[in-house]
Amino acid sequence: MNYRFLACAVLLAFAGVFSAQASVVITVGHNDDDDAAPGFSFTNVPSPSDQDAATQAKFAIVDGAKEPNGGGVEKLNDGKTPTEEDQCAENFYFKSGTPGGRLQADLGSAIEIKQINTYSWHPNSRGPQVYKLYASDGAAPGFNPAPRRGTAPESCGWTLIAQVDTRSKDPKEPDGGQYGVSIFDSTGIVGKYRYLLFDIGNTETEDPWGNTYYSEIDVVDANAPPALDKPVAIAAALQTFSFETSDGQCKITFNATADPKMKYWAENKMAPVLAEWYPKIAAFLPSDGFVAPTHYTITIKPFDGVAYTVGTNITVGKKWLETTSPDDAVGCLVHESAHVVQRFGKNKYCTLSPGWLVEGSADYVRCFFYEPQNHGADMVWMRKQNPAKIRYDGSYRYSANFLDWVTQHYDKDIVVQMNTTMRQGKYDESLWKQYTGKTLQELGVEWKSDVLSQLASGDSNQAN
Ligand SMILES: [Ca+2]
Ligand SMILES: [Ca+2]
Ligand SMILES: [Zn+2]
Repeated sequence: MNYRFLACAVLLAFAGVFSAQASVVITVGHNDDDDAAPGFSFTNVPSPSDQDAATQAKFAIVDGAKEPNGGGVEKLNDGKTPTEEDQCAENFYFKSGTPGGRLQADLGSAIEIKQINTYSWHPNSRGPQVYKLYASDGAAPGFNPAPRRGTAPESCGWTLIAQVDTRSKDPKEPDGGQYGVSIFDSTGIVGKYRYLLFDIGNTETEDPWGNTYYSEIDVVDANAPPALDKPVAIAAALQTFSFETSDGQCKITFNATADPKMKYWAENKMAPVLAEWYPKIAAFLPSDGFVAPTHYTITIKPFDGVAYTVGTNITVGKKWLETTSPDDAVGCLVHESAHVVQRFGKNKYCTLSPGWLVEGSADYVRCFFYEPQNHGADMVWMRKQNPAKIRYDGSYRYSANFLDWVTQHYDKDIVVQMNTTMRQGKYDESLWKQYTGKTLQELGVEWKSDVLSQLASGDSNQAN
């Protein structure tokens, strides 16, 4: 975010506000061309949703013609948004050279509407939004569900909710970019309605290209629970909050965003789990004189990967977090928190602890200690893997499975002992023989043949 974006957003937030009733509030989010990115993240307006009440609605053209190069009305509630600024087929827009038209959305039944959010994206005059929004429960006598232009909706059972115009009033501020308009009411409920009618105008008539590229229209049901079973959406602005572990021994600082879904996930799903489990992981992996870190951070960043930990700083990939499930995201942070507790340095030969064992131990903590019920690395999981990839040093879940097997068959403390030696910089492969009576290679061969025979026999009870 830069100052230009801020200034622009503030300007539009005021310039774009009109209201039919004193209590209706219209918030305009705008990312100018340079700041617009896939995902439609705004500091002041929620990102588009694929689970809002409009998902099941029927959109129809009441008046006007659709642009043949554009997408159909189904683009308005498919939960998807364009990934580029000029993706005509991913937007709905009225035909070039026409003065817009009217769209009707039928929600199927009257619901208490908390918010109506409309999204658009185009590099110039097809970016901003100009429309009037009407709503109806369909119950008024003489209700006309599809009034064409020329018929005042107010005359046939409709109520004017809002009048939106996000065009810049400052000629120095260009109109292009990404817009999110959020219409809500100071009482919390816009009203109980079944039908919405958008009377959509064009943004200019100097050339034929004044019809806005609408990417999505969301309707938020006031009675719907917060979305939890879907990917976590993240807004652009960073917001920090800290919480303490249940034993009061560690502070965890989360650097994330103001996005409401993200905030809900962080506060209600992630924080309670880490508050409970960080002390458990620290107690699970003790060593003489060791005190687990008393502060660590989790930061969301835009990089192509899942997560990594350096010292007491965990970094999580924004894109991955947006596409994984909330529970998987928490499990991943349990794995990364295990790295915070590991505190592995270099050993006496000045080499790092073996990567497969570092990752295997962290996944052991996650899959066998934190969430064994999810079968993340046991035989249930193994059954879904390619047998050719089964190696004790295959890292992550393969190595976690190997560690569990050694725990069951040879040394119930192997994970803790190996953790201690790595933490103290004393890891040496000969330790496997010392602790188990078998070399690492021998254990690896025996484990693999046991796994393969269990796969062949269809027995999934290794972990029991
Ligand atoms: Ca939607
Ligand atoms: Ca869409
Ligand atoms: Zn890891």
